Amino acid sequence: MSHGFEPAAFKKSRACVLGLGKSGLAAASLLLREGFSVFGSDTRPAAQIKSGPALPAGLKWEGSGHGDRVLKCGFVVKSPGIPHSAQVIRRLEAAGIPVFSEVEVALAFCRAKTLVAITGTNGKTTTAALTAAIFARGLPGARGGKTHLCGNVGIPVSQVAGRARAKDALVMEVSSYQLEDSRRFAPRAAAILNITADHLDHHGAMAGYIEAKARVFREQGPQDWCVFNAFDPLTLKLSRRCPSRRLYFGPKGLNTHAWVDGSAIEAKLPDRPAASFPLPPLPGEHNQHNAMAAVLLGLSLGVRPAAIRSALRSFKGVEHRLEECGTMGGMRCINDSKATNVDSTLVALRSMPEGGAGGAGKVLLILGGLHKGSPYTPLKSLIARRVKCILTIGSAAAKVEEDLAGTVHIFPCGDLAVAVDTALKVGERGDILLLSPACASFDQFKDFEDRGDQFKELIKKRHQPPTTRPPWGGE
Ligand code: UMA
Repeated sequence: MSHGFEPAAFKKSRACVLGLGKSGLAAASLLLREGFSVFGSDTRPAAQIKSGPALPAGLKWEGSGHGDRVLKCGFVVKSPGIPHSAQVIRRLEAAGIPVFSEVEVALAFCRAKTLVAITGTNGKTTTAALTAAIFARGLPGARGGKTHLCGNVGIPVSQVAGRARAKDALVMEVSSYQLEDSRRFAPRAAAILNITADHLDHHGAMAGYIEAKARVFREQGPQDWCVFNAFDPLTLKLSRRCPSRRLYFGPKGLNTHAWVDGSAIEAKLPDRPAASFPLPPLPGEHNQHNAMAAVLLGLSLGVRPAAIRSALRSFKGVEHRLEECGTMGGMRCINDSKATNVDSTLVALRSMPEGGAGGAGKVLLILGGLHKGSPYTPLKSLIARRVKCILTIGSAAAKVEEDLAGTVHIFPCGDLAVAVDTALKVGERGDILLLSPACASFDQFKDFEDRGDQFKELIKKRHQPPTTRPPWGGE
């Protein structure tokens, strides 16, 4: 029988934080503040760690690999990116040292009573941001309560958990990585947006990935809520195992609790009046799904419909997710760096226009980065309809080129700067340059935010404002 993290049970023991990235550093700071002695361990060379973000005072640590000192700790906090199959985890398990997720450890110190968790293969960041906007406008029964957006969105739960008050709400984006070692994770309301193949390199197989996702509801009680996507067969099937109150968004009339009717979302929870909501000003059907999930999460915990409507109307989307980032050579440029898997790129392509006559008005698609194990062939039919050419970057380029050969012209570019310059040469006024790489970023960038920021910077440098005078200076 596995147990969740209980600080009191480990008070006298030394904590080991595995991985000194964003979550590891935040977890180390939290544990040090709570009076634990903490040892950090990372595979990066010490010099690289020192040149990164400041390490918390009082932290003892090692770089260049996980040595025997990790075995001298009472418990371990694992950074989400470290796979369960890593040798260090096997050694810890063999030594009988408990390993906890960063999220579970953080929540053990959190007083906030309202925990909302959003997971799924795609759309979690947008849905979490929208849900947080909804709760920020109308956290029920909590005068002066604050809403904290955190988790996989890039703000570790450890960073906010310690300072959240009982009347606050935590709206968390949780990844399968964060869930896989969370034993007692029990949000008051959760959502699973969709499940398609992703992170198979990390979880080993689809079954492991689905099991990790199921942990978002596994420990919930009968008074809690979980929202599911009835359009998605895998999510629907998984929902049958859910012990809490189930809510579905999907097609109208199939016992769903939210559906789209024309330009509105209609919602009806059991024993509550029906209510109508505007769709948020975001492109694509996937964003309608994200909005329905956020509406149901808000309604389930009693946010007033008027507050939900106001949040939907003013929601602007999130950075790096189908983000309009200016023009270059008459082309619209879109930063979708958050698309780190094939499915996410499919969603992006579906929201693009079909393309005008003569090939103009089509998408120039930047693909590639670090390969994550899934084939790129599912992109073929949308590429044939909406894409003018592909520009490949990163270490996955050869695989992308092999899988998509015979669709449209492929320009092997190597890196982002060459891809943007190539687009400037071959693109036409009215085309769309879309960075939606379907790959992780770690081969050439710090993370997907860094990749998106660099893309935006390249566009900014190459952007020429429309000339108001002829180039020869006349009137
Ligand atoms: N490391 C080791 N040993 C190993 C492997 C890695 O020490 O065997 C070290 C690395 O050298 C590095 C650190 O671990 O220093 C990185 O840890 P991490 O990969 O867990 O990354 P963090 O910086 O802690 O960021 C994590 C999430 N990253 C991953 O899950 C890969 C971030 O999600 C999240 O925003 C952040 O915590 C705060 O919660 C990013 C992500 O790509 C956005 N998530 C995946 C996705 O969305 O698809 C799941």
